[in-house]
Amino acid sequence: MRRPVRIAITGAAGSIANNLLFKIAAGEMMGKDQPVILQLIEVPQAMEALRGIAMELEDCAYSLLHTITLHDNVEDGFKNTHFALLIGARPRGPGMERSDLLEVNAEIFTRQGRALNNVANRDVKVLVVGNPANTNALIASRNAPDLSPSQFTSLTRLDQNRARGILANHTGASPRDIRRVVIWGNHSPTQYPDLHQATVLDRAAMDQISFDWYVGEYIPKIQFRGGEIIKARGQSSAASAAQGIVDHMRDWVLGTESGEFVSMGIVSDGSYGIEKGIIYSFPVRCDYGRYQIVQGLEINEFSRARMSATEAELLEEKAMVEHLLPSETAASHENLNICLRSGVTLYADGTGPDGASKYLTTNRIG
Ligand code: NAX
Repeated sequence: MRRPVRIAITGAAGSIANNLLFKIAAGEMMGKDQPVILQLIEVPQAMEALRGIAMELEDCAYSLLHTITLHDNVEDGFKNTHFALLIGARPRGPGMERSDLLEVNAEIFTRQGRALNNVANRDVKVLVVGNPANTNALIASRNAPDLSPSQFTSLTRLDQNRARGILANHTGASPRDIRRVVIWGNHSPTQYPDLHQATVLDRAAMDQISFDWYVGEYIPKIQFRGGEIIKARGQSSAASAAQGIVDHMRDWVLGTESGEFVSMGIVSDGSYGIEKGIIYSFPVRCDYGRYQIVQGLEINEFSRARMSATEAELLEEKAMVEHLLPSETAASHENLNICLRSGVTLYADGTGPDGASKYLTTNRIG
């Protein structure tokens, strides 16, 4: 057996976590040979509920579940953690403006970024789920000066999975036969589900659907799916969000399938002309625990307009919280060099398969 890895989870008594924790303990996220230590974090008033969940986890007698610890603060909960899943966030209350929501969450994610900076494992991999996820991830990352911005990501895998599932349903194919669907931008209704490089059974997806359906039905369906689920079941997506988290982390750690790419919110390095320094969802490939943006995709006018609209929203969100972003981390976020462009497999001795490609020591800045 391998040595156990530590996974810290905030909002651990909430709906998403209730679906997620059991999958992680069963080995679906980190692999069937990887024991885990769960460091579960909640607000003080939810600790009793959390204790109940911990008892249920114990009662499943998972062989991969090494230890469970419960915490009512992130400074303890993030200690030495290898992975941090930031799910807990303040939901939008009645009469709350988007800027109010950004501001209250900014406080939470500022504290979490600082705690990760101070107590987490130096190679911690962070996934932010709590909304507004992209901007919350940016706030956490900007408050962690000793970590690399490349260690912070936000979830758009649920959107990607939705995009695959709904396309599968429409074309009659299995989701397994659908590849290279991309989500660009923000996890919000401005996101752009792009099928221009997607394939269904190895043939271009755009040749198998009508453009009118794509624009008039498909894109809005993905963009507004979250709201539609709330309307139908009175609660937001929980099981599908948990699946998206499992898929995001598994691919980041264990690698994407060959020939496939997946979407992750990451700090923009300027690829595809997207402004640097915001957390934007890009198509990436993962290998050896790192990700690289897939380069060279053709972007037509239609796509460009949508990519820019979601970029504009993220810039607006950033402007609303700018006063909370420490200036000392501005430069590291605007001069990011994480995204290896070559797409070659890289080895730890600094070479690629041909022995020549340079290994960029970019998981850490400066
Ligand atoms: P719940 O309200 O069921 O659970 C959230 C939990 O977080 C609660 O138990 C609460 O006590 C806890 N919490 C709040 N602040 C905390 C803090 N500072 N530290 C630790 N725990 C804290 O919400 P749930 O349905 O689980 O959703 C969680 C978040 O995910 C929400 O912000 C939601 O909007 C967001 N989502 C993001 C998605 C994405 O794709 N990025 C999709 C699903 C989901 O809507």
